[in-house]
Amino acid sequence: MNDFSILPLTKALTIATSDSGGGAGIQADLKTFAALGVFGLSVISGVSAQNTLGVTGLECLSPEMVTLQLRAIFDDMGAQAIKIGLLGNAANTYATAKFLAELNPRPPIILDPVMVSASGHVFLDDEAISALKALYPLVTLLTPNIYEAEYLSGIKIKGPDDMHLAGETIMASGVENVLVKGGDAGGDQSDDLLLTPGESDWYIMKRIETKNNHGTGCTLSSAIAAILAQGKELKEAVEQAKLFVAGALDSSIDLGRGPGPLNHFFYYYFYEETDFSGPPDADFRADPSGRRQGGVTPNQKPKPKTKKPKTKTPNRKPPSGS
Ligand code: PXL
Repeated sequence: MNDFSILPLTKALTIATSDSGGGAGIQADLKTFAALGVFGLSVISGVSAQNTLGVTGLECLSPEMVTLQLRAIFDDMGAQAIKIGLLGNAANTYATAKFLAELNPRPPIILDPVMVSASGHVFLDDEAISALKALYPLVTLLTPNIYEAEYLSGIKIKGPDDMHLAGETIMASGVENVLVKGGDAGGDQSDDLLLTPGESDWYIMKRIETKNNHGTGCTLSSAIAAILAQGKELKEAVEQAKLFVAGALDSSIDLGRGPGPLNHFFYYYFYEETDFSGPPDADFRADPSGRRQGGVTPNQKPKPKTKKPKTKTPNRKPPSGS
């Protein structure tokens, strides 16, 4: 019998909402943690009734129950990183912020400011959106998509320059680092911009063509949390997380009649060798031969449809084989 008790166990926590369809929310986060070799803990803020066609209901647990779950985890096990997803209402957001503000030591926190589902369901009212600001000073990284970045910054995003400006505006309201995700910008690219104090890095990636993209944002933010939990630096965590999402999208699953989920365990299915080729230090492209579409080239300027962005391009090496 293997004695796992001798291994140092890396734990990551998701604070989010259940997706009955299994593609997003808590379910996507826990699958991502498991796929990346991290033990997943979960604080459930609410429960959604949904399938691949849409969301038919959302009910939040009480803020007291959210706090009790947090306390249960940190009184005993702790976690090396925390991902926050859909908290559902202002009361649960303030309860989470209050608990995390008092947490010492506080691990890295990734906040995915989920507001609207891909199917168009509005999850948060204005009060809940403005409550997100209570989390800002506690957050290591905020991961808005284009629409969330527009909403949080008040800036209309029409190209890479606007992504930069919106990210800087959000940082100015007290967030340490911001990853503005360009996946919803259209075109054949899915380029993300990471803003860290005084620096900006573009992560250039070809869009993976699939209708099955439900839970992409949840998966990216929890992958970043899982990789940070394993002690990696933020820039490397973003790069590896994008590779992981690319592989999971590239082998995503036809399930139900609408957009299906990602395949978080793609490397179990697509590596021909019997040797396990997954985490923790794997190259997560589904097929290293390049037959598949995945792969991320960090830190090069995107080709803007409009004007060129004014960003610094540090010369970090792209992953081998891309
Ligand atoms: O992908 C954002 C998201 C987060 N959390 C839950 C969701 C969704 C999208 O549908 O259902 C529970």
